[in-house]
Amino acid sequence: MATAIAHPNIALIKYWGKRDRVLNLPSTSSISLTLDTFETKTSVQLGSGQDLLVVNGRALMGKEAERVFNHLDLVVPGRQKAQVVSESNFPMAAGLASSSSAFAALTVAAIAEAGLEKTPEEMSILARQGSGSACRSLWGGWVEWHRGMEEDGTDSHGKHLAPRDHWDVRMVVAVVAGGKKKISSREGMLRTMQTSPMYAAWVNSYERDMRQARQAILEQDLEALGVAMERSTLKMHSTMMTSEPPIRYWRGASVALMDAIENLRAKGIGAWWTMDAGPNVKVLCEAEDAERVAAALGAFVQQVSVLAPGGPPRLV
Ligand code: 2P0
Repeated sequence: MATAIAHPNIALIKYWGKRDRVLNLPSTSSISLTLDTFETKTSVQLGSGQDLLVVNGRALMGKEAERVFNHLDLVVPGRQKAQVVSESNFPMAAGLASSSSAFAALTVAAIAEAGLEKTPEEMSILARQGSGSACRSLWGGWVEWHRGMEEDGTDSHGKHLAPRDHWDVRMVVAVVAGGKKKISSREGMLRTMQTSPMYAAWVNSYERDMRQARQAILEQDLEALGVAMERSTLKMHSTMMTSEPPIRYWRGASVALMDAIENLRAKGIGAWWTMDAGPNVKVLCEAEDAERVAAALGAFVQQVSVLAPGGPPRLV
């Protein structure tokens, strides 16, 4: 049996929409920060009597199991039946990037259990096919996922931009709701691609966001990064909200949190927000400001976590 721990990553420049749904190739490039503390721990044991998936203590069947075992078929061709046991210490399917750590941990554990030798880039390409965002969780710290140009996806994988100790920032996560979202990212992306008149503008405008974010990370310019991150977030949610039928993950509390962050900025505290496919708000700031940011968010929600940059997956 092999066990791997992987951390989720939060996109600063977002991935939303695919140029190939089978290979999970994105229409746009993205940049993320891998987080510490939040983690998924997954064990894979090959050679069991039948495929069995246990997530957070519950045996899962149906679509979720199918997706996991299809992924194992891809990572370990011709594999034996497998037992997969996975636990995450943060809410799943709530826009907290749980599929990124889940498919990264599954990929790394399966490769180890099968005794295969793979580079991080090769593992990233495999993880991508399980869940797009997982290809960025193969590294700690700051990671870029280039959309790639090849039809077979061999150039669409994560790439290390800067190590976790490059810059002492924090991601302050305010949980508005931890339950399972109504519309999965996968379904939401598809609907957006098919129906939003804003989708073409999203695809045509990401390169500037990438350039600005990449440079801001390398120069540790929080304002430039924050501005690019909020712009990417707003554009992505604009494509969702203008889909038919519309997809709106925002709740009243989400907007109240954005207001609170803008109020902090007016007082001279550098803090910028982002949201993913869920109502939760994540705020990027310098480590020294994190407690003040957390206190401001704590006035609106019960659960606030302060997370530092995290490391790459590891075998345990
Ligand atoms: C991201 N999200 O860049 C974006 C921002 C959500 C909003 O990646 O279909 O679970 O498995 O490739 O990776 C969530 O989508 O979707 C996501 P699939 P995934 O983090």
